[in-house]
Amino acid sequence: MSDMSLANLLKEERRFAPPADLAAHANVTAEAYEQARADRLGFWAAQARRLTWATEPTETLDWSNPPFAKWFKDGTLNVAHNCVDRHVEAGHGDRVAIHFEGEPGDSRAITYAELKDEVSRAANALLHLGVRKGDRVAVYMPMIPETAIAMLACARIGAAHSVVFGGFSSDALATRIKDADAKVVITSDGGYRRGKPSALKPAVDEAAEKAGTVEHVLVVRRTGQDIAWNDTRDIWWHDLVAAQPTEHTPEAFDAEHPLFILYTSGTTGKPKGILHTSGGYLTQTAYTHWAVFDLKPETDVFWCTADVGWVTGHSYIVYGPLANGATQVMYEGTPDTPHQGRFWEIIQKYKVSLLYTAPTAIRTFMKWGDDIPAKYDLSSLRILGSVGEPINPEAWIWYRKHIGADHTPVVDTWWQTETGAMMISPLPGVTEAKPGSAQRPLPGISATVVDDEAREVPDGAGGYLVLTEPWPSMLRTIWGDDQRFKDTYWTRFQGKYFAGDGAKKDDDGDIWLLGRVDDVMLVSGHNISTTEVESALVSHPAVAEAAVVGAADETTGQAIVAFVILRATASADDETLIGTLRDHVGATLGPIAKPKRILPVAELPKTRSGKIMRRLLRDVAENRQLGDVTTLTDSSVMDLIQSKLPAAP
Ligand code: 6R9
Repeated sequence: MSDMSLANLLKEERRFAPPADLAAHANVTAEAYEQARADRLGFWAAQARRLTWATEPTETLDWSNPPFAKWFKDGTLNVAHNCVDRHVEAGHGDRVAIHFEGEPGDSRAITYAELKDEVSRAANALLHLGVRKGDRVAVYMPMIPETAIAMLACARIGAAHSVVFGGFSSDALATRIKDADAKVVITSDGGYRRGKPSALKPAVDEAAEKAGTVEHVLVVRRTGQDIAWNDTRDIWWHDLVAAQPTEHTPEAFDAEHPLFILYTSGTTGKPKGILHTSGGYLTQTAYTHWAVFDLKPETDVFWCTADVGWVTGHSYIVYGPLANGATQVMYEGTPDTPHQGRFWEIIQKYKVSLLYTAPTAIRTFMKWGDDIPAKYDLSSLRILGSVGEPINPEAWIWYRKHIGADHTPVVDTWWQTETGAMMISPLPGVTEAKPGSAQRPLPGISATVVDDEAREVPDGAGGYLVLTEPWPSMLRTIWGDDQRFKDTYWTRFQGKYFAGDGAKKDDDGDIWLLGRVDDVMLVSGHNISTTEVESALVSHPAVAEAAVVGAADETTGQAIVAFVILRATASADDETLIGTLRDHVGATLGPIAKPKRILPVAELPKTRSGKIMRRLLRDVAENRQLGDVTTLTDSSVMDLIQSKLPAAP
């Protein structure tokens, strides 16, 4: 960014202190920041003791060969033992680990004792198929308990899993199988989505053909739909796994043993296989889940609505909650099947106390209307989390008010596939919350905002988010490409991790995320953040969602073009509305941020993990042929948007 004027357009004055009852019994107090500041490595060494080690580590961090970190390198542990067996050994075998809720309404409760048996059986099954320590296994599954069981079974025998989101195509799956050289794929016939069985196995058949590395396909029967069968390669889970003994002795692996590879698509080029290892990853996922959700494993019911195919599902459905012995809900389907109150019905049914979801979902609920959650008893909720995108202050307020009874803290957690676990977030018993800000690096984490020359910006200024010290759950490399790992993250600002996000510090030094730097707009020489203009639009009662892009403009360099989804209560035919919205943005952020064009649309293009794809909207705004749409949830959205567009003025 050539100038740093983007900062502090948005003024957000609302503040929310932690509820007194929560603060009085909170797992983490303000002292944690002090302790970690005084001795960062000592702090993480203490957190590592949450885990059960076969050999206790004596060295916390080896950073002798940056950016290749080794955490707890002389320690050994088994990740699955930490997530399952040790809770049974501690007498919690009867505690429910997973309350599974299928989309058609079937449900299943799995205790820690049952989970231990299932994971052990699945581990024996993988061994039977010839999977060994150090191998890779691809997992292409719907949101069912067997997905978590498969991942833990891999961890138990020291094979790295590579989970590929079930919505990806056979091509995407094939590329990932091939890149990781996976010899076994675990899948299912299909899963339930929007009231219908959707198929998974045909994509695996095609991908296995293309990749050429696959020896076996282990298939869970979920829907019972007809599938093609290859007798020499395919085997049913219920035939193989059910026949295995429940005895399996977990072996201890090095702390730096690979745990999983997870691919991120990014905007260009071949997907990056983000590699995570064992001890540091599990330490930070367990600590952050316990600290940020103030987890009380005996009484809380946690629900993370992400798909296990994303990092949020890896860290906060599988590893963090299970390492902590938590009880959680796992839901298979979509929020509006069979009706738009499904999430709230699930919270009421299981008395969910800790909810973790994404801004895209929250804005959708806002659009559907306040009356829907109002019909359910949500009084069990005590903390609400957000992740995935910047949360607009108005969406934050709505979440707290309509879901959290105007009482529960909202924790906006910033992190990435690459960081493995939460990095910047309020602490619910400590932080005076500011709607829309992730606020402060967690204890033990070092993050700041720098300018083009890698200089830390003063409070009140903006620039790029960087991480200045290694952290336990950091990616270790890009699978098979150390050079790309260095180039992508460690070269832009020497010695610092470049996250790719724009950010600003407010006058208190709190951090506000401003969106991906590729999305920042340059208007008449001013850097303007897409996030801030979107938040200004969403703060108008007529707007539920907004996506803003900079389109090439002869006079101003770029001009702001906004795509808005109106709330059910507003009308796109209201001729004065567009002018009102422009003025509203002008009044909120200043005249420079007034969109040149505002276009009401019915949907916005989103990635499959729910992030707005501004790149495609830029193509539309600049009357260009659309770029790659393969990562879109629904590519017909773009046809719809284009057909509604008036010609550019
Ligand atoms: C966990 C996850 C990472 C990118 C990240 C940023 C955006 C995530 C955010 C947020 C603002 C938050 N992001 N959480 N932006 N506030 N609380 O989403 O991982 O899929 O790898 O995406 O998501 O842009 O760089 P991943």
